[in-house]
Amino acid sequence: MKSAPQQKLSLPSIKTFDVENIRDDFPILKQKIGGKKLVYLDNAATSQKPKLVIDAMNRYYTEENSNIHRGVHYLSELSTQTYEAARGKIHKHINSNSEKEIIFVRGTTEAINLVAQSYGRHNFTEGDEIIISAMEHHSNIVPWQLQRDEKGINLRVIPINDKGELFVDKYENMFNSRTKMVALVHISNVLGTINPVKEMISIAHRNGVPVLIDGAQAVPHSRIDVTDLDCDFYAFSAHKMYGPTGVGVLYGKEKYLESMPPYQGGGDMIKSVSFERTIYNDLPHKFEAGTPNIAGGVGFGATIDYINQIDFESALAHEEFLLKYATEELLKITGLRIIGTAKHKASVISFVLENIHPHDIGTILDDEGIAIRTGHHCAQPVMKCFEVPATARASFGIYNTKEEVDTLVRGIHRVKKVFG
Ligand code: 7TS
Repeated sequence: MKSAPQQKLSLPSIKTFDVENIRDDFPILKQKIGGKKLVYLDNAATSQKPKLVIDAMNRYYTEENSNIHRGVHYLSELSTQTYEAARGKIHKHINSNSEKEIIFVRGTTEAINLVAQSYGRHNFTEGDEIIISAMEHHSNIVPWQLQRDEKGINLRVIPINDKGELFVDKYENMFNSRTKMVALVHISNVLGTINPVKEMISIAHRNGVPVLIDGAQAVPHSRIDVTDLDCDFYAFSAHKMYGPTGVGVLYGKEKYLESMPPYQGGGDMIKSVSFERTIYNDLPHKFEAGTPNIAGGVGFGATIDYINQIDFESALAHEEFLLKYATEELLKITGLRIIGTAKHKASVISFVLENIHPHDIGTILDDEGIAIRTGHHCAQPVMKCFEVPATARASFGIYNTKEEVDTLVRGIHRVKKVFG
């Protein structure tokens, strides 16, 4: 499939937003790489962390470290309070019904595996169907394939057009009495496409089918309201939204979480254990076996504080400006093709350059201090749709600047010169 002709975009006006102020919050951005100013454009892989988050985690280890939910001593109670406060902040941030619906996990990948293993094992039988899309990250494909291999279910894939948009009408016709789940990415990490998930959730619900949304790339680039979306599950990672690695959340509607068996067994997920019988703990702890990433949870709470402290709406408008500006500037480069030209896009631009391998683009840009990602971005099926083995990908965060886009463009011209 070839990508659609690329049309000119009109730039939105920038709202007042002091990006330099924001940059000051992120210590790593002051670094030089090989003598060059760091230009960090790999935010879709992981974002950088503000001092507020780093300090909260340092303080936790320096002054509060203790295991949670089990001690009566001061430090244990303190760390339990901070950890549980983080859950409360996340519950408010995504507007879930209650804190019981916020399950701490390692990240998006674990959240999806939890649903596939627990909900899937309990509810899927041979011949059932799961609907996913052609633009899924591997972490929203492979967990369902594991269920397919175990249970004999079938995966149905919503196709995409040459701009990288889902065919919603085809999706609507994919439902039948065997459809048991829809698992759909909110924003594609390769194409940047923002999928019309609210509409697609409502279509699934009309067919009586629950929906899991992979929100890994959506949570950093939009306001998420799980009640308004009416999704049944929503998965995301802290590290892509300026928080720490190794922690994320599975949001699930209470009615589903209550009906699902535990995903892992161990400490903290039980009320009582004997060799004959174990009584499981209440939500959310039923799904949180063992000592969790406590410092990560504390850092996640601080991340939400940080987002609440800044003018997040203006930050998102700034990102939108960067995306439009970068799209216009990149399209001026002869031989450059943008992969993913959907009408509704977030801060990701994948591109290829005629006759130059993306890894070579990444290496030359690295010499200039510019960090982008190259490769298949853990989404090989979408690469196949566009008939490319790999792309170069620049992805923006709230601290990136117009000047950094200009540096990227100059860097790509240098790549062309080197390989020209
Ligand atoms: N889903 C999407 C849409 C993603 O972009 C990613 C990570 C994941 C799931 C998995 O998240 P994790 O936190 O559990 O690893 N995406 C990328 C990326 O684009 N480059 O590196 C990781």
